Amino acid sequence: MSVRIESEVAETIERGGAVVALESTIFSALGLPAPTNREVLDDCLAAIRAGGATPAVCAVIDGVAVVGTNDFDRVLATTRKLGERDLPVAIASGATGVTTVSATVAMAAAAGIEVFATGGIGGVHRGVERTGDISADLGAIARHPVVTVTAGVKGFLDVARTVEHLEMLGVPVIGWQTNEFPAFWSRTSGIHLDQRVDDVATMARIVRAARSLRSDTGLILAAPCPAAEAIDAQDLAPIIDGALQDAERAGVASGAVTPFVLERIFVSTNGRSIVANRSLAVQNAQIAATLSLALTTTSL
Ligand code: PSU
Ligand code: MN
Repeated sequence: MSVRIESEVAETIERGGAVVALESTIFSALGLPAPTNREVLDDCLAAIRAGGATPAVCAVIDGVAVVGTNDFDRVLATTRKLGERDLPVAIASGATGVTTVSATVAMAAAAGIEVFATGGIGGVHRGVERTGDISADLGAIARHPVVTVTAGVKGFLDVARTVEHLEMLGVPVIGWQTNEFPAFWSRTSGIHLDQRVDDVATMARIVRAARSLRSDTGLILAAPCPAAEAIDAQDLAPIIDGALQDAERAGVASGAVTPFVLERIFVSTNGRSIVANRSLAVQNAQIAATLSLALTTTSL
């Protein structure tokens, strides 16, 4: 894939410095309500710089796949969501859109960026046996040599099946200071992880070990939402179940389900869901920056 790497990112890559890719969907109105979306973007950019790395926001602008765009007003005004498979058509038709996890890991890999920070990844949806709905994020993470730093998947997905699917795809899933796969707003999901790291130096060695196998498979570093802003899984479970039932009763289907459920969770938690979302996104940016910096001096 041919991507345009903007100057600061290109210069950082050239001198072997640390770079962290960011997706753009979470910072658009699809991911967070305004004006929080812009504030969270600014906080993530600042966290990456404070950690000694250069941020690289990915998006497609007028048919160009841009790694490291500074045109945030333009990007945040867009609500065309582009997964990896949407990139060829978007580029060929001169479209503008925000990139999901799947498109972002593809673009980061094309640019030679090894670390990517996001909030939550897509996963296997509840009811997959009826709908077949599995996010393209999982396959893309498996096919591109990028570490995705994430707070896991939202609890209205099927967390257990998501982790099983990642195992099937051969993706190492490593808990950041935890032995449990996190569920986005909640630190716990009940799903055990065999592998954990407690510092970035260890994670950097694991990444180098993965590359020494000549494998292009990505890795997941799963970091729970900071405790101060996290919401207890037990408190959230009935809210999620109620919201999913309401969606079904209201006839809300497919792509409309997630925004509907998110709005219900926002209301039912008195806005705490957004506070947690912001906190975990910034934390992931911080961890990604320090990991990317560690990678600049790590060999096996
Ligand atoms: N999960 C979140 N917030 C998000 C997304 C996922 O908690 O904003 C976005 C990301 O961009 C992710 C995409 O890559 O949704 C997955 O969409 P789908 O399930 O349609 O593959
Ligand atoms: Mn889907």
